[in-house]
Amino acid sequence: MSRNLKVAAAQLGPIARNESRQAVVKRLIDLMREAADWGVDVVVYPELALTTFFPRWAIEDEDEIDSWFEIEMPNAATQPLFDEAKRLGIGFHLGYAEIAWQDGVKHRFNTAIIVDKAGEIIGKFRKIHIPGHHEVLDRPGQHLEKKYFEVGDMGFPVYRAFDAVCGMAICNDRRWPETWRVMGLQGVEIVFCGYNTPVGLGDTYDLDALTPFHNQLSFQAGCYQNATWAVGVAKAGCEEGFNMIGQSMIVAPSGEVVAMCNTIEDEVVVHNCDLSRSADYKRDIFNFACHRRPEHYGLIVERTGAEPPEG
Ligand code: CDV
Repeated sequence: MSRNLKVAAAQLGPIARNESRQAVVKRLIDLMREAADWGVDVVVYPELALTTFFPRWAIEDEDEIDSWFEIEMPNAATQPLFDEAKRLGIGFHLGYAEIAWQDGVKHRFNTAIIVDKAGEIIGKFRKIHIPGHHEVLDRPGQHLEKKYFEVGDMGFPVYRAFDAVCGMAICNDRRWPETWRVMGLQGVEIVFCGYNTPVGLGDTYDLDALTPFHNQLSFQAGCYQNATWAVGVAKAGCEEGFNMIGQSMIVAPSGEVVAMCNTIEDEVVVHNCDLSRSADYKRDIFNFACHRRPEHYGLIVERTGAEPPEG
């Protein structure tokens, strides 16, 4: 029997450095209203959806760094988004930069939340795989996430929301099989994942021409191998002179892409996800209990004595 969850990938085009939170929230609400016209249950927004992608700049002033972060959620700027979600009866997923005080110590995380149809936060995730560097490099563009964010301290939790088992990943997390498998082992049925993926930074570990391919490959492989749906959502386009890929997509447990944005601007794509497709794969080819054999995998390092490459 089918069990449907109608989702929207709400892609954002560029956000200017001087664009206010209020202006961005207005864009998010416009996208949410468009999704509401499609009868959507949940809207998925990108990573760091409230501001420009500030980790491209080396900022030294602590107050200026803090100005890119949210101390509480919701707050004055984002409350209208929560109110509108409640009014429309739509849930959402939102990425933002979070300041968290724990035992009197300030922490900065790259965070995402799930908000239910009543406007309540019912799930949180803090990005684990923080890419880039701490220091400015001699190359065309910078990606300084390591300077601004600590590694997330929540693992990869799953939450029961919208009558589904929902998980979250943030951008670089999608490239790592562990991300998907840890949620897969918890029975995840749909993964929400926002991203800011630049091209032209001069990275040696990726080829710009392959960046869109690797984006799609990561989602398709993660979904198929863990029998889950995913909603991948970009902040796209030329932002402050730096190009970021779009390609926001909804991917089925079969690994098939069922919807994809075709612009690099604000855009909504929708799919009515049949969650029973996830159960079909979990019952059969990816029935972990029946077929997965972790006790026989061994550790390659133990068998060969080889050290992994540095880096
Ligand atoms: N925001 C990101 O995590 N971006 C990385 C880039 C820097 C490789 C990504 O994996 O898309």
